[in-house]
Amino acid sequence: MAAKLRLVSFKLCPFVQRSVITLEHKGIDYEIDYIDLMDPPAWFHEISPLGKVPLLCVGDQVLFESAVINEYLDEITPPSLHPADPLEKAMHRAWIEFSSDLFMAQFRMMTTKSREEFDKQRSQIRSNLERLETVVKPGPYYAGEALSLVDTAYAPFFMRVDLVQRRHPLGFLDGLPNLQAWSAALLGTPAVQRSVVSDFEDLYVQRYGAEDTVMGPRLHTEAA
Ligand SMILES: N[C@@H](CCC(=O)N[C@@H](CS)C(=O)NCC(=O)O)C(=O)O
Repeated sequence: MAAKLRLVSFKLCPFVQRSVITLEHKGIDYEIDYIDLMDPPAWFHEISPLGKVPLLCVGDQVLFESAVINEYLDEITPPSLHPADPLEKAMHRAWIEFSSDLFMAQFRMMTTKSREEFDKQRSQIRSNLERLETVVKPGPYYAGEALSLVDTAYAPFFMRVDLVQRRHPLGFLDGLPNLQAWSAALLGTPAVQRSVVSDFEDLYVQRYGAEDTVMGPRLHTEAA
């Protein structure tokens, strides 16, 4: 019998969300444990080599790093969400890594109290998106008709862009039609919709809505 899978999660973590999308999309049986990253339980530090989520407990073994977890989940449940051709697969992995930078810039932009830092992160995100626009294939997904691991990696980013821009437009996707279409396809995908808790938006606004950050006060009201 296959080992039981248990994902250790923090409800707002985009990296965990990547793995949940893969689990949901592939219909894999799993359990999920939510921890509070601000006050993690002792057992978490004992089993998490980097002190980060996601962790995937596979029986008594602990996998870490979302890209690694996703590849494992993908390999144990064929057919693969990666292309078969080695160069194409390597390119997919490279563009998955590119998304990690976007998440870090997004986090810094959402938490900074400095206008200068905010502008720097915002323009970094925008220039990364302009580059990404040139590599996305005709959709609906990153590589065409079928969802790939690249899609699972970016969906959490586009979900957060959508949430923020419904409250305060930042022009991230303006004039980038490939990314607009890709984002819409991802946000309409059932596995993506099921990949966050039902009160995700409220939790996000609570977490990033601090009055003393640049973005915080702008998060509380949705634009009409
Ligand atoms: N490269 C890691 C990044 C994971 C990560 O940064 N997780 C954050 C939450 S979104 C975390 O656990 N942070 C805790 C910390 O850094 O102390 C991955 O892809 O899994």
